[in-house]
Amino acid sequence: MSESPHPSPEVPETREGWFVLHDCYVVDWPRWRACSAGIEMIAEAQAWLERMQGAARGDSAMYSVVGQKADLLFLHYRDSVEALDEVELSFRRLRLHEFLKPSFSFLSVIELGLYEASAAARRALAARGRRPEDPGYEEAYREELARLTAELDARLFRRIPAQRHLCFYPMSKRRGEQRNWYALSSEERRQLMRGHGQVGARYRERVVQVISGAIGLDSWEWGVDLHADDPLVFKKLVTEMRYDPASAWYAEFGPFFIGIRHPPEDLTELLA
Ligand code: 76R
Repeated sequence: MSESPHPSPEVPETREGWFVLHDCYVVDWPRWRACSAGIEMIAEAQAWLERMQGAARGDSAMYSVVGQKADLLFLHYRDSVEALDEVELSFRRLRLHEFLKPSFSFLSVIELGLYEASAAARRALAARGRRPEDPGYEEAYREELARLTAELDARLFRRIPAQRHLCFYPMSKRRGEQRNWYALSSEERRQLMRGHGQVGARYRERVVQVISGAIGLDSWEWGVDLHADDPLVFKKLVTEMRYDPASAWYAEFGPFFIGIRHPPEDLTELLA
């Protein structure tokens, strides 16, 4: 990822990994049931999904969505927006695509907030007597931060977590007159994120969260993906987050999608 000089200490530092596309469809059931070439179309789509899952730089997965918001959700991680566009174009060329109606999509990029690490790097420099206005401070800061975040790549350029259930929703942080996340100081936001992280850490064994940033990419500010074997954990975790100040005061949510992961061969069953 390209590094740009840090714009302002108020803008949180982030690291970005794979670009992410959530691509949701409903099946046009009456037309699909009336179609006689279904078997070949499924085989073609299965071969496509296998190819997508074999991507060298990224990963793909298919989920069956429970409820009416979608029938199928395809989740793709890739190393560029162009690569995601190619995934989408190759999907559109499938004959099965004629029987699918788009119901939702979301473009974002896996993001790790460095609220804690960036503060720790500045503290380490301060302890060494370096002041922000000193020459070479920015470079020293970059080096310190790189040292503190060396192990983050495994989370940024990861495979799609294997857990059977997915809970995906887009969200934003409130920009209201009374409560405005973006008008808080970086220290206030850091405090709130610390509380958030502490609540989350209690679920570490049961949930894998993948946060992707979507500011400038899509109509919400983040995508939240929670991967768990037990879907009840979604309810427990998200409920607990609602009572945490970072969510209680500042979170706004889009639609929730609950999916069950399926390998390509299950398409036959899913479309039966
Ligand atoms: O990345 C890390 O694990 C460090 C701590 C952490 C950050 C920086 C963290 C931990 N999150 C971070 C950032 Mn989270 N998270 C959500 C939601 O439903 C809701 O109320 C909110 C949706 C859940 C359920 C959740 C779970 N997190 C973020 C951000 C970016 C905000 C920003 O930068 O301003 C968002 C939008 C967000 C939302 N979070 C955790 C979890 C869980 C389970 C953890 C602990 C993970 C672990 O410790 O392994």
